[in-house]
Amino acid sequence: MATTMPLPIADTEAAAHDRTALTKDAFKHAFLDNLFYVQGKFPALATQNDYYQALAYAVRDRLLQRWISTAAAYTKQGSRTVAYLSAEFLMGPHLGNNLINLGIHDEVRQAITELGLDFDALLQQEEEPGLGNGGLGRLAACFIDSLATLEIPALGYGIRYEFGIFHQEIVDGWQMERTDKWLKFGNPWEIVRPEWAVEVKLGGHTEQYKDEHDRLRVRWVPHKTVVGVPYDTPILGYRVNTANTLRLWKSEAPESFDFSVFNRGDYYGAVNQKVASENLSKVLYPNDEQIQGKALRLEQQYFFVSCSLQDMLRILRVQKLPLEKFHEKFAVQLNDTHPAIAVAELMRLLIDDYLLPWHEAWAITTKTFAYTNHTLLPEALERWQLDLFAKVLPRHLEIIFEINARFLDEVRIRFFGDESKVSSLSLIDESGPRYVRMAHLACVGSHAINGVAALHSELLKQDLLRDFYELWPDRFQNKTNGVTPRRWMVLSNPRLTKLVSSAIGPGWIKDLDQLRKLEPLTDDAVFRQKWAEVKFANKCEFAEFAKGRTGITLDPHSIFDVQVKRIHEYKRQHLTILHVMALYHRLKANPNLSIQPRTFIFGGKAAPAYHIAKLIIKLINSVGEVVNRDPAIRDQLKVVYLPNFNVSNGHKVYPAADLSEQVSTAGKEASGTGNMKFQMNGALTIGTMDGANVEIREQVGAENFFLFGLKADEIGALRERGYRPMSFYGSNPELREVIDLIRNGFFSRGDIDLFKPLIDGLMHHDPYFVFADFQSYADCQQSVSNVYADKEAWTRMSILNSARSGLFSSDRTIREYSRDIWQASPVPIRLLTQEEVKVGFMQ
Ligand code: NBG
Repeated sequence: MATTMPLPIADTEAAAHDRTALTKDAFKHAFLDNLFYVQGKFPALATQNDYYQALAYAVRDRLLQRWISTAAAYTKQGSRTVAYLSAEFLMGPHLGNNLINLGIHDEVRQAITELGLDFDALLQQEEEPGLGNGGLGRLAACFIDSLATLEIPALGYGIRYEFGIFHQEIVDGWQMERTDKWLKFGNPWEIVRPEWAVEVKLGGHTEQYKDEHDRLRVRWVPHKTVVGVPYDTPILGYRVNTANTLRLWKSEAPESFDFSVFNRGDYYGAVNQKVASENLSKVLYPNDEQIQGKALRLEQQYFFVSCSLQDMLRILRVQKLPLEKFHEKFAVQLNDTHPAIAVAELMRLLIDDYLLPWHEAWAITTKTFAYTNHTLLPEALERWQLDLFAKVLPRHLEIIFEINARFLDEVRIRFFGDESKVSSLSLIDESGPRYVRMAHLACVGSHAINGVAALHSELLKQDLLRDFYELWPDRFQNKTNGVTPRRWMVLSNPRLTKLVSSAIGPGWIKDLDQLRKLEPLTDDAVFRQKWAEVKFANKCEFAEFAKGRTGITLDPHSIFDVQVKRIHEYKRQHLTILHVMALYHRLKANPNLSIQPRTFIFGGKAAPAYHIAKLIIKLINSVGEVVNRDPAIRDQLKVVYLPNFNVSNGHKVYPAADLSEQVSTAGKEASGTGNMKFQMNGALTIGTMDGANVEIREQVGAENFFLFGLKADEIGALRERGYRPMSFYGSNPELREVIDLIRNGFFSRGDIDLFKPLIDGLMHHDPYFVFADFQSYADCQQSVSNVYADKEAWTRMSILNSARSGLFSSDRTIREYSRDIWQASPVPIRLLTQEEVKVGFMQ
């Protein structure tokens, strides 16, 4: 393939000085250099992965130039910096995105093609860093993209899991989990910084002592110490010189510890300790909105939080800023409660290590932190059993008790005589076995508390955090989520990007509101035609991809009806599959019936221990098996389960969707962000009044949104009245038919037990009101089909959906956080020349 590839010739004068030039030729040169001098390969022996690495390093050099310029400017100016603490960063592949942001995507594609290589195949070589479960981790990734694009100084802090979210395979319709070995071939995007490693204590006990000034102090005598080593990834903004840092911590054993055990002759003991230390950052917990309460998870959380706060203190020292300015230097955002232990850790560092008085430390702490809540599901609220907590973090428990004592004094003054307020607000849940409530710790330690969509923020104030809202109404805010249009439009939908930019110019990429300029074009038949062609081409491309992954042939003329997200009962994938069964049943009952052909595309992972979710996957696949093969259906229905839904697969799915399924039980989905990705790419939404659907509908107009189902307050009222799903089953013939088909083993080769747990749950409890919303959903799907039959009308609505998606750019979200919570502003970066950098070093 690559026999014609030129060998790197002796460096020319220009190339020697221009290692990071953005021209095609400079890039080719750099690519070949890397193949030789980084990979140590020549074309005859090079693998696709060698070529990918050579390409990645060439891009990385260009990032590093910007990164160094950025770091130099921040260091010099002591800029106010956002620290985004998140246990998850679901970054997705870096290469394509960096090329887009550098503005050299097309040139590099050409350079690689001219070298006789397949550019797309090289892009596909990248193992995506799947260091997150779903929306929460992907939100963090969109946020750091927007922070860099908006030129706001920021650090993302998290954990460098050796194994990210598991790889999902579908075997005989069941989910199987495989470990995600994303680091197998190395990671060209990170740079390890062992010189900035920090120590983290765990376990043990505390002791009181008197210091040299006769003051009472507390010393933490840990059971063990681990070392956190930072791995930095540059995060480049779109067409700016700002390259911020994603700093992920890997746990290692301290050198000294090894030796002490070794000297006692216990070699294996020493090795075991080493293994135990490395376990801390070994694996991402694959739970999405469920908690398990495992000690290792608490250790992970504390580990990355402590590393990150110690790192901030180091930066403060390097920039010669006094401790009292910590909160002026850093705005620290807690992404959910996973990093909430930061409140106690910063207090510990300030009091025990830096000897600040409590009230000063507390003032700094509360001015530093802000907390984002991401869920209303009670089972997702993190709490730690007191005994477990005491074992892992004995000093922090003391500090939490002290915070709580002072806080509850305040509560008692405010709500005089009302002890129920005391127990409901307390940081310690004492209703049964005692727990530390992490959300309460986060609220008490933060100056701002926000939800992630308008409805969610309202429900926080009314329900979940009502008492806190009563206490501190001014702390509560809403920050509706957003997603980055760079990855979710420009990178993943090049056809649409080209069409949109040719119509309204490229300004929309950094200012998504400009998409509004597309609105008048809905009246332009030629534009509509082009728009429809783009969607069709994307659908064809997806059909080919899906065929490769599943063996199923999709008809690109059918409606691509897509539901991709984590599998969870509240998200109600089972509602969607019940509707598929209903359509199937209609076609079987009436062989002459013709319907609007549909392809139902599902994708998503279930938490490995979440049995009902796994059973829902099995049900979807079982229905697919029957429906896809039944000749009586005449290919009017297809069901596809796309395995291993992740960021890379998302790139292919969103641009190909006609219909976006956002059917969660109202009041349960905090925001959703997939809903926004679909909308931007011109899909219409069928959805409930939940999360950001509410605002999507408000933006696109009720006439361009397929709404169904009970509202959050109606759900509440029905629950109050006493919800009996069985009565819906009894009174709805179509629902009864499909439930009976499942019960009779029609979709399970006669096995009547297989889906019993799922069906019994629906019949007798149905906690997510699937039966209650079934008819409304089926009716709404009928109007979807009716509208789709009118191609022109559908295309108009599709354009309007995209045109009115500006609000859902994460740039808007980040601007709001910066203005209302962080008080952070842009620091534009001038690119230093290599000469300047070197001169700077010499001085
Ligand atoms: C998820 C919510 C989503 C929301 C994302 C990002 C958790 C705990 N929450 O609705 O379920 O879009 O967070 O805010 O993962």
